[in-house]
Amino acid sequence: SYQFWSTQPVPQMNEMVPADVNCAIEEAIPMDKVRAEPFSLPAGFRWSNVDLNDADQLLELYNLLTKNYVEDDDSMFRFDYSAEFLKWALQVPGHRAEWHCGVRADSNNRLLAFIGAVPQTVRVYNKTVDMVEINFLCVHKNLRSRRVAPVLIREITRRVNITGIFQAAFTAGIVIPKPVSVCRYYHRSLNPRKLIDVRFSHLSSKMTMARTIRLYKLPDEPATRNLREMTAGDVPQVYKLLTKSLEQYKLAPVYNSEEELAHALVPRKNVVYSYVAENHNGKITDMISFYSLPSTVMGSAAHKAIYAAYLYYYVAGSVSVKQLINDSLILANKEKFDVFNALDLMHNDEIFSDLKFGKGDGNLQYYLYNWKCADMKPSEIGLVLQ
Ligand code: YNC
Ligand code: MG
Repeated sequence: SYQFWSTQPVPQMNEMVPADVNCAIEEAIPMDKVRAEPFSLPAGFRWSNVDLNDADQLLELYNLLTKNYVEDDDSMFRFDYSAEFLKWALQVPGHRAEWHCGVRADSNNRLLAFIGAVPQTVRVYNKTVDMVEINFLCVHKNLRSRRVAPVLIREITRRVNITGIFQAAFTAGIVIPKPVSVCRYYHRSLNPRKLIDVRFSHLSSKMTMARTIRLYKLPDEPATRNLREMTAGDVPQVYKLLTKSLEQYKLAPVYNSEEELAHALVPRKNVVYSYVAENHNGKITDMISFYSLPSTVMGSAAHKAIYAAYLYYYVAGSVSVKQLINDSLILANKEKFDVFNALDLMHNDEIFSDLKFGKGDGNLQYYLYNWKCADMKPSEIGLVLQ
């Protein structure tokens, strides 16, 4: 029933991979044997790399995604990744022009589809593999269901294979063969009145608005007194701290340099927020980060957007995970986010009920391309994609 995915090197949907298997499905193709010609698009369309350093092209990508990217099941909210966020997510160290892969209409030159790849080393169980992460697959609404997505996926695969990389990691709301893990989003209200107004959440029975607002009220300042914004100068210590902490997970990013870590975590206003706790000896003991991903509210007169913070990487060294994540709620609230979202990966599941997170609807599947290994529990996942 999977016309495209049944042709791809992924485990079958019903395949239970035993614990001792952790390897590629297809062998690496010698570089000179990788197909050299781009795959064919339907007549009237052509390939066009999107140059994110060109303000006009960046805006075209932003506009494609803001109008055509991921929506919730009820079409009430749609992700609204900012242009600055797209640069952060797609221009990582080692990024390549041809991995910002667009499709334009010949007639009017409009950008109508996109898929992005970024280089990322990932450890799967005990194997460290140079991969790409795939993100921002999008086909304009007018061009849907015409099998353009498989062409985009084949073409980005070819462009990645040409560089000697044969594995990829990605996440998606849909179920295809075969998730390595199935995670779930949880949501913590920061601005409950607005979230109820836009019908992101609803007033529970027997609760008044006033009681609800009181329930979610947070202190003005974090409990961890020495928590402060991370700076570029913290990178060497955070590199060691996070690298060590990620060893506990079965799927985790591997940062090959301080530069890669700096790109991921050094704060960028309205994009990524990171904080560290530094003790009297100048030692960084804890860190926590979240990223900013607003959603457009499609049917509300009062509000145009929900400002959402998404929990990213953290290391609880001197305080509990609960205190550290509660502190990040406080910091996100100070930054005027409306809601704080977190997946049930890492140690997050342990703190959801105490910190008043509610379970979201819909899963987020984790996938590996051209890799087979045993399924993982969400708590075994240490990789967070944007
Ligand atoms: C998806 N999200 O199953 P079958 S997530 C993977 N990921 O194939 P058509 C997807 N495959 O079932 P449409 C997918 N969505 O027949 C659909 N598919 O085997 C599969 N939405 O193609 C689907 N962005 O062109 C089916 O579908 C085939 O016109 C159908 O286009 C799909 O970024 C899409 O949700 C998603 O813009 C582009 O609906 C469109 O509907 C859209 O007829 C809103 O396609 C935005 C949205 C997806 C966000 C993401 C990760 C993508 C990963 C792609 C797979 C990467 C593989 C690794 C490549 C590198 C390998 C190396 C080395
Ligand atoms: Mg299509």
